[in-house]
Amino acid sequence: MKELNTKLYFITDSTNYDEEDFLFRVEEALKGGATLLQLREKEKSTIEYIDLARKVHSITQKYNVPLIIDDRVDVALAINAEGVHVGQSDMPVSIARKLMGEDKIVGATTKTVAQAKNAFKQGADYLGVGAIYPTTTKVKTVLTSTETLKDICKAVSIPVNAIGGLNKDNIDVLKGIPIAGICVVSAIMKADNPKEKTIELIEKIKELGL
Ligand code: TZP
Ligand code: MG
Repeated sequence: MKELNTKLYFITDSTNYDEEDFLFRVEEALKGGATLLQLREKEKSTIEYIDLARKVHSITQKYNVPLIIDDRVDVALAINAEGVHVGQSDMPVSIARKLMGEDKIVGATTKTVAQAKNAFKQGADYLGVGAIYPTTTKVKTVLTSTETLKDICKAVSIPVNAIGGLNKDNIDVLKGIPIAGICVVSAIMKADNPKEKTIELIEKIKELGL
């Protein structure tokens, strides 16, 4: 298994931010201690995605935090990102793995035990599971129960992260579930002070025993 710290996995959303503000927020989250970063862009052209990914990568490299590109293996390869994240309607994990190579990180979104086992078998390095709570982030998702989350953790031997509507005031519900960490978008992205919010989240995550 790869050495991978998914405790506080920050997934970005550049919607409503100009580039300078966006990159500032990314860097503040890294200063605050986010352990993994995903660039998640749904509207950008390929050239725009690559351009932004390059800029984000130069920041993540300063903090020694792996950069994961959402959906797009080609963009991840183009900028030599540390990994890619695929959903159920994206490229299958096995193909992403083949294209990315053994050394890169391949993550997958799964919502059922069957999907989780399948992604694991195909070579995923970690799983995102959710949405645990309704989310305000633009995403096609359904809710996943904490029971299913627990079952998925038991079914695979790779890190499993909870995702969806999580913030420092509602993650107690995850206590006792053997997750490796949490993924958040808006809790950090939309925070008045992203660095402070990241630090607070890490404190809370420690209270979960992670
Ligand atoms: N997948 C399931 S929920 C979600 C994704 C990408 C969005 C999570 O965003 P937020 O703002 O942390 O609820
Ligand atoms: Mg996707």
